[in-house]
Amino acid sequence: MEIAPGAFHLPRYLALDAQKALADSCRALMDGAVPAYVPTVRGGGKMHVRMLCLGRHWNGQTYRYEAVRTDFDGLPAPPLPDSFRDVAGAIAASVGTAFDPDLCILNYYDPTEGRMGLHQDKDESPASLLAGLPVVSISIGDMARFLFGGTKRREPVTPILLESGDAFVFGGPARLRFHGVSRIVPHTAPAELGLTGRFNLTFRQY
Ligand SMILES: O=C(O)CCC(=O)C(=O)O
Repeated sequence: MEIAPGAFHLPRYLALDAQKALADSCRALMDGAVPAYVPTVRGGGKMHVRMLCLGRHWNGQTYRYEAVRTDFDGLPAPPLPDSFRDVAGAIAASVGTAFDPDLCILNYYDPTEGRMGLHQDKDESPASLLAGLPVVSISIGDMARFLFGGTKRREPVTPILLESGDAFVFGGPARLRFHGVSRIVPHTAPAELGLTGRFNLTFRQY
């Protein structure tokens, strides 16, 4: 479903078994040797998600990508698993876009505290942004109230409920649209996932 030029909502793109496999991988990665953490951003505030970057690390102080987490513990960003890359490439292909992501930002949203303010994803390379290479997002677990706005912060936002297994793609003319998550709807994850809260994976090509 194209909700704006270059922006696609693909409800229930992932079947339940694929969601479960992804949820298990996300849990293992987030509690692994290079664990997820709550970034402190430039103004000194803490984000309202636990974050783990794969492939390249996004530094919440400099808003730049780097190989190691210089804003936190100096550990290297874990590699982006091939299985993750493949699913993101397939989602992009399903809306007619060629995409070979080299990084994924994996966020965990607590069911009551999790949220993310309106922002643009604009820290990828100038070439990537100029080409309008998409952001591909996958939601797993509790439903999120996702806000999708325009290319200026003051433009109105459209709320979209993202459910477990949904994919969302925004590239081309939609690449720099503001977006965020105003809240999580607790207890809405499929029971089979054994998950409280929500994982979101956003893939990008630096
Ligand atoms: O959780 C979401 O659906 C959006 C995540 C997001 O905006 C981001 O990681 O930049």
